Amino acid sequence: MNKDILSKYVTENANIPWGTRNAERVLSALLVADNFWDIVSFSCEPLPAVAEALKLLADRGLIEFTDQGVLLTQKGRMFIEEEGVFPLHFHTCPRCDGKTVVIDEFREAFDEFLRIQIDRPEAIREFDQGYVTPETTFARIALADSRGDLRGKEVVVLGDDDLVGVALGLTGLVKSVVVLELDERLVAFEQRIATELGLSLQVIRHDLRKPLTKELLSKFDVFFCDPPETIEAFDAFVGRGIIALKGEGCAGYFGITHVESSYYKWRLLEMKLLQRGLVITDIIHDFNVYMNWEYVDEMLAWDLAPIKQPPIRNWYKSSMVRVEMVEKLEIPNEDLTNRDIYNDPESSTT
Ligand code: N4P
Repeated sequence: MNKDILSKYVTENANIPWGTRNAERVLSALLVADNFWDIVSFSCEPLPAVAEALKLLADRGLIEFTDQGVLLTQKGRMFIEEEGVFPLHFHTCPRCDGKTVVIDEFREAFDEFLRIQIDRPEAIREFDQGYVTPETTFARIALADSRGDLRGKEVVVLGDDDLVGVALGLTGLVKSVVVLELDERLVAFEQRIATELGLSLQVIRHDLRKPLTKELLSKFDVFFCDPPETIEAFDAFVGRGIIALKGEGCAGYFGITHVESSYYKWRLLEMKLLQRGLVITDIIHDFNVYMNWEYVDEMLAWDLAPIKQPPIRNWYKSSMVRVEMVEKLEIPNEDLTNRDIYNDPESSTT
């Protein structure tokens, strides 16, 4: 057994391109975590790949699945040491939790948001929902404000189980917000809050697989979204966000994970951004922290998990990406209705 055997096994069995560096990351994570979901989270590798790797390691007697979780055997520890792999060490800033921004200035709006979100619609599997912590929603506001993307700006939110539209409305910084959302529960919820509190927030029911209506094209300064991570979903969310922007200097924000996307997929997505006239200005690791959702044992990831232990903390995280338009290009507003936007070999949490 060595890193090479491990990475070849995963490439074949998970159908995700893997090399020795990917294998190393799982071994490093095994030295610091015993919960399957934490191992996935710390390794920064796609969940189906981690699951396959652990299966082979268990077969070879290097790890054991116990009531305490995933444990390295004596043989396993020796193996990792011989491979020259070291435990991970985190040096995350305790003040901002690695987000690079704090939300102190929005205290009042944040407290109100905390009250409002208590009866928000629960995340459902049908739309691959999974919302971020309230702190994360507000950190997005703090980040965008720090880049000058909110004050006096016209903003569109494409899919909003994170309630970014409500948070923007509460802070009152932007000129206007339009939310496009498919889930009727969320449309009704955000509409009710907007009316009750008199927020300048417009909520439109829309399926992003369908083309944007004409009056939304080239109308906004900034977009926010947090799509499922297939190429198709990227086109439906980020792609539509891009064509909704007015032109150069306009910006977009979205989250991308390691849990459901390898660097091969990251590269494809980054190439799409460049091709469409944008550059990446910021990528903030683990910026977005998701609340554990209720449908854990219904998702594919639960079947793939080689040990059926529930998550013990908020393990699902994503990097925050900010993009800016350098050149406004003609991009088709395609109909994606018949595409599967939820499933590919790397995705597993739907
Ligand atoms: C998926 C969450 N399946 C978790 C549950 N994804 C959508 C979340 C929308 N807030 C996150 C994908 C990150 N791009």
